[in-house]
Order: sequence, then C-alpha cells, then structure tokens
Amino acid sequence: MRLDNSIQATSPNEPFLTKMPSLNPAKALGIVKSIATSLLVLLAFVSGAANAVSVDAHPNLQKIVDELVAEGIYTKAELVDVVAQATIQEKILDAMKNPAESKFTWGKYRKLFMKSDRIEAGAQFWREHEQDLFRAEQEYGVPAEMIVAIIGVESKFGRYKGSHKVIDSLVSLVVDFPRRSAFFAGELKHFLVLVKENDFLIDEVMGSYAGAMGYPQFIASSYRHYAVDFSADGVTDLINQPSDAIGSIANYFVENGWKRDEPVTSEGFSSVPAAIVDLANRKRVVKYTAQELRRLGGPVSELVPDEEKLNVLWLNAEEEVNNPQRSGLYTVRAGDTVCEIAESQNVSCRALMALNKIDSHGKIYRGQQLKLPADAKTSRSGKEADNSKWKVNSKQLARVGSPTIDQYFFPHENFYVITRYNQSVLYAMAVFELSKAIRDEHQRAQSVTGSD
Ligand SMILES: [Ca+2]
Repeated sequence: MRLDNSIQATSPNEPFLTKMPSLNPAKALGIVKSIATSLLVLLAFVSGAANAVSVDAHPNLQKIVDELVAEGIYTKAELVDVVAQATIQEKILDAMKNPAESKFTWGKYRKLFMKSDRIEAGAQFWREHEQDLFRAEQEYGVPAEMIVAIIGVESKFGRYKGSHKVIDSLVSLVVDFPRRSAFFAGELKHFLVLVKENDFLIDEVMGSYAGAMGYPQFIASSYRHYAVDFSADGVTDLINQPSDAIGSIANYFVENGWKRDEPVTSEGFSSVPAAIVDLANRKRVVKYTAQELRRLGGPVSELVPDEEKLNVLWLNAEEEVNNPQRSGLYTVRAGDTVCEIAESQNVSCRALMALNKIDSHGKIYRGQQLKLPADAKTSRSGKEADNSKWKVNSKQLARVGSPTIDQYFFPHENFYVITRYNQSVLYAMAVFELSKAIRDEHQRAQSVTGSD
C-alpha cells in the first residue's frame, strides 16, 4: 500500500535458491571439491555471513539503530545481529525500479483487477466475513465493498500476502535504494518496534518486496498507526486475522478523511466541453465546486450540492499503452510537460519543441500528438526500416497513434482518500470499480440464495 506495488502481490515467487552455485556434471573430477565448496557457500549463506550488512557502513541504518538503543527498545548488539542476518535481495531492488502503474493506461490497468475470478472471490470473502464487514461499515462508515475491494487488490483476499522476509526487504531498500533510503529506514525502525510490541519473530514476518504486510498490505508505520484489534482477542494481527484487517482498513480510511455516505466519483464521460477538458489534472485534491463545473457546462449530477468540491480527472481508457517507439508519435496526457516527454523519449527538449513548433512557454494540450525526432528511440520509422517488414507507413501511423478513448470523471474527496492507500489515481479508480462489481456480485449471489 501507499507504494506503487499492488501488482506484485499477484506474482509472489522469490526463488530462494537462485544464489546457489550450480554444479557442472561434466566436470566429474572436480565434483567432490565442488560439493565441498557448495556446502561452504551454503553455510555462509544460511548464516548470513556471505554478504552481511554492517550497520556502521550505512548512515541511515546507524541513525535508527542509535535511536532504538537510546529509546531502550533494543541493545546495539541485538540490532547489529539483526541487520547482519538480513539478506540483500536484488529482485526487490529491481521491482522497486519498475512500479506497475507507470507502464499502464487506465484501460489496461483496470483489466488486471476487473476479472471475474477476483469479483467472485470478493463476493465469497464478503459472505465469509459478513458480520465483521457489517460491523466495520456501522462503526466507521466505510462501505463493506470498499474494504473487500482493497483486500482483493492488495492480497487477493489473503492468498498473496508476500513472500519476502520483511526484514530482508527493508534492509535491502535502506542499503541499496538511495532515492528512498531514508523513508525505508523509518519503516525499518517502525518494523523493529512493531515486532517487539506484538511479540512477532522478526524472521517469520513475511511481506511484499516493499515490506507491506498481511491481508491489507500495511507497511510498518501504517500498521502501528492504524491497525486495530477488531476481533478483540488482544492481538492486532493483520497477517492471520481477516477480522483485524477489515477493521484496520476501515480505520485507515476514516483517519485519512473518509466521509460516511459521501460519493466517490461520477460515472465516466467520454466527452465533456472543452472548458472542462482544460481543468483535468492528476492532482490528488478536490479543486472546483460543483457550481463552477456546471457553469462551464460540466455534466455534474444535480444531486451534487452547489458548494460540493470536486475535481476533474481524465483517464485513458485505451488498453494499448501509448507506444511512441512504434508510432513515432506521442499522445500528450494530462499533467505531461514537454521536457518530461522529451526525457522519457531520449531526445532533447529543444528538438522536440522545434519539431512540433511549440512556443517558448512549452504549451501543449492533452491529447495532442507530438512528432518525435528521427533520432529518438523510434528509428524503426527511419532509414533502417525502409526495406523491412516493420516499415511504418502513414496509414499505420494513423492507426497506432489514433485518438485515445477519453474518460472524464468528477471525483469527490472520498476518491482521494483511496489514494492515501496508494497514491496512483489508477489504483483508486480500479479499487472503486472493483468494489462496485463485488457489491453487484454479492447482491446477485444473495438473491439467488434467497430464492432457493
Ligand atoms: Ca485480533
């Protein structure tokens, strides 16, 4: 949660043995020696000595170790040992560099979640936990379907709660992911306190590659701030108790501003007046009033009071990802700037502006198709492609670069509360759509049972 990691939960396989040396059977003479070497490497690997992390070598680690010692929660020796036992996971670092959302259009992203098996499993989870969900809805005002959808997206109803040792993930990220090292050091500190508070065994707590845990995939700081013992058995356990997960998600939403009985967002519109198109943005706040939007011709439902605050969100419902490498064209999305586009396509900002006759203010508009210089990654449309079957002719350009399928929404504040869970608006919209589909399926299943 909160991080761009929701996709990972569906592919939880960390091949533990990939670091083992492989024996070549052809080298029969050396085999005894090889086995001996392997055993030594295995022993070193198991004991953590193979690539032991030293606290002193990493300022961010040092800082939290000092704090935890000063706060009397651990001794220095304990922490040095814990950190040395952690194994640096290269795969974790790779995964962090490739957040799923950055590669998807809304149309493609939503398809990942809106699958019949997930919807049916959601309705089933709802039946199994009907009482807890009802109680959470009553106490917190968060609809049952929203809680079920979150659990469905985060861990597929508890089936994929993560296959990494959280301690390994967090130490790896502190040590080898400089951009967010300080953030993960904070999470590591929370995690180390969390295991003490809850009598967990450090080595046994599993989670996602970013250290998110249990049914709701809470990171350690969220676990400590928002998790509740909803089953009232004295243990706050998000990993083994769906009831605690249900109450904790509801509490998280409320603490982040969820308003009981308030809407999330309008249905999508495929076209809206140009004045509304201009207001579309990816900011995670409500910016306009319903009255303003209506005045500009926005189709805001009459049920929404004039003073209600809304935003305008544009999403690309196309299932094809904008693929400039193939088309030689880039379709501008809400929030893009010329220089960001240029950087993403490995061309100079100036060249891109000159080619598309963009003025010095860099004014571009959503949906505009920018030509990319021939020396961009798009050389297929250039010389080398002339005699190949990949040659891109003007007809194909028109097809591949065809206008995107627009969808405009008027999100309310509750929509942006979902983005407090994971900051992608695609995530929030996917959760919302899934929640509606699960609610429908739950009602359908109930009416079938009721008529038996
Ligand atoms: Ca409990």
